[in-house]
Amino acid sequence: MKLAHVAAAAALLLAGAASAQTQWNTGTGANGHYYQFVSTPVTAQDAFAGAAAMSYLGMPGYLVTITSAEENSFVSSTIANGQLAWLGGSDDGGPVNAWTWRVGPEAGQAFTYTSWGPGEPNDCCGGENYVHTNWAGVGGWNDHGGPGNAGQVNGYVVEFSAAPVPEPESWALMLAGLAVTGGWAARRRR
Ligand SMILES: [Ca+2]
Ligand SMILES: [Ca+2]
Repeated sequence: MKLAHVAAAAALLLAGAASAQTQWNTGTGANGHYYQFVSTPVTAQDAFAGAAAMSYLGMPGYLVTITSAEENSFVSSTIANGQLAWLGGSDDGGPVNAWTWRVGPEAGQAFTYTSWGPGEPNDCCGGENYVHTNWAGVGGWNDHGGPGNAGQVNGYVVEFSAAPVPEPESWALMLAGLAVTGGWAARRRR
């Protein structure tokens, strides 16, 4: 076995069995983001951490966020054999079923689209604060990951997209714009 093969095998072990990154670039709502299913038994917390440690083409990875039926379908299409996969949402630390995305461009935002399976979310089994998909049918969501069912034997989906422009830079640009406008006004008064 060549050294490169050993390194590749080691990387694969660390990441779990990861499928190829797939770009969502056709159809309604296509956002150009890349998605990758990692098949490995983990808790939701480890899925958040695993996704955050990944990157692709210079874009940071994050546990997938789903904001439309089209994205939900696309995400399920990236998951082999209808396995369960963690999503990047939670109601941990807030009222039961006040679900928000915790990562990615929608971090801190309440769910605007949901695809809960029948009877879900039910906060069963001592409390379930995380969400996975492909429950009771492809693309159906279930709250899961409570004290009684923290881990699961499937995996998670990582989403990759360009990081948004940092806030301080936006402020700097706006202030620079104000300074230019102010300069014009001052000259015109003279
Ligand atoms: Ca997304
Ligand atoms: Ca549930």
